[in-house]
Amino acid sequence: MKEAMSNSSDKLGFYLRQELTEGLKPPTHEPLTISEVELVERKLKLRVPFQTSFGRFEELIRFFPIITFKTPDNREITGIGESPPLPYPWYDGESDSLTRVALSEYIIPNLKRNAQLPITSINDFLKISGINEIVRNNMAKCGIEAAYWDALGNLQGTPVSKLWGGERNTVEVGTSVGSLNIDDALRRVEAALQMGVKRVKIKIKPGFDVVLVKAIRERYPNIPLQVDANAAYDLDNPEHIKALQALDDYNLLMIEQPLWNDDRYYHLQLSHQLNTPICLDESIENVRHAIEAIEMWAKEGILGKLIINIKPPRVGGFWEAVKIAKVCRLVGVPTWCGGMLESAVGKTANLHFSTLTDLPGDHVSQGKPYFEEDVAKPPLYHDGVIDVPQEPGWGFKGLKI
Ligand code: OSB
Ligand code: MG
Repeated sequence: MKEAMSNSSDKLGFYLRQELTEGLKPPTHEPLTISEVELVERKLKLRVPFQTSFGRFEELIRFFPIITFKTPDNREITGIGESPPLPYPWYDGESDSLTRVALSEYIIPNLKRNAQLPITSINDFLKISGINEIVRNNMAKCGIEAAYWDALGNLQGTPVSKLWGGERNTVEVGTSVGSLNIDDALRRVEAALQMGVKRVKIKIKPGFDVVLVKAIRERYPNIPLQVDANAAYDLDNPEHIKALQALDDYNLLMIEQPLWNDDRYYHLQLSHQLNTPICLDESIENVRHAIEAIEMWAKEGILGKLIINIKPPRVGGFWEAVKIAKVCRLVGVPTWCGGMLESAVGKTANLHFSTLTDLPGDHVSQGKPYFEEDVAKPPLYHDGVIDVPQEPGWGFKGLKI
């Protein structure tokens, strides 16, 4: 590792790609075929509306692919996943109707057409689902792939986190406060702290950044606090840059995705002007993007100011997320698992993935469950941590779909 770091950063990228091909083998298993694929769709109502710099959400459609596999001795094993798009293509270009089309018109028909082909690892599954050929549509892909991991855990009697080498049985809890109103944000922060969360993230936008952070810091000088701009700032607007620099005075853990959703290069430029680390969210869609960012930040000697938010649905699945966690771990770039306002199914799956990350993720809503009626029991937390289920598969409780 040290050797790779002291070489030029082009070699760093080569080294990381090599570690992925040589050092990360997916679990292999007896050959499975597909006997059934079902797609369940539910509209869920948020208990409290979620407000970001790009929009406000009250209701979300969540898609649940359910896949039944057959073993050579004719046992049937079922798994479930979740695709959690936002209603409009504002965050990643996906929306609930686009996700529905990707699932029901492309990916699921591929699975049905290739149902008899033997699957002995995630690589076979990704091939027969056609996911490798479909560009983007990452929320759709993730839900399908998640059903495979749940089924594999069920088949082997293993929690999914252990299939990936996750060693922890608990993860530290963070919350994302989606409010652009000072009093409301303060109330939500208070509710979250009363529930013992280990870090708070708040949404900001130009004109609603320093005032909000100042108000929170005056009341809570020491809580672990970070901000998320969802691409609302413009590098060429001096007022925007001044505001981001002013945030350096508030001891923030990181500033998440201040600039354009598809940008890494200008975030690097901005990073030179800020002391607070930059966290990339929207602009990391796959492991190649993560390696590129690592190379760029390393080349300029500021790798210590890079953090990556890994959302399995944003990167098109859990296996891609595992790869990103691995390359970040190799170079010491901190990671955490972001959320997409998933139901209890997706939130539980994220807990398994979080065992491979470093910092508290977006695991819970403020004080109460996210949805008025969820499709399963939301993960429970105590003393700032959530227990990762140790039952086979995702191991969530009380599925009602
Ligand atoms: O940018 O992290 C984000 C929710 C929807 C879309 C984008 C984001 C978010 C969140 C909420 O911040 C995360 C959660 O609590 O699930
Ligand atoms: Mg974000």
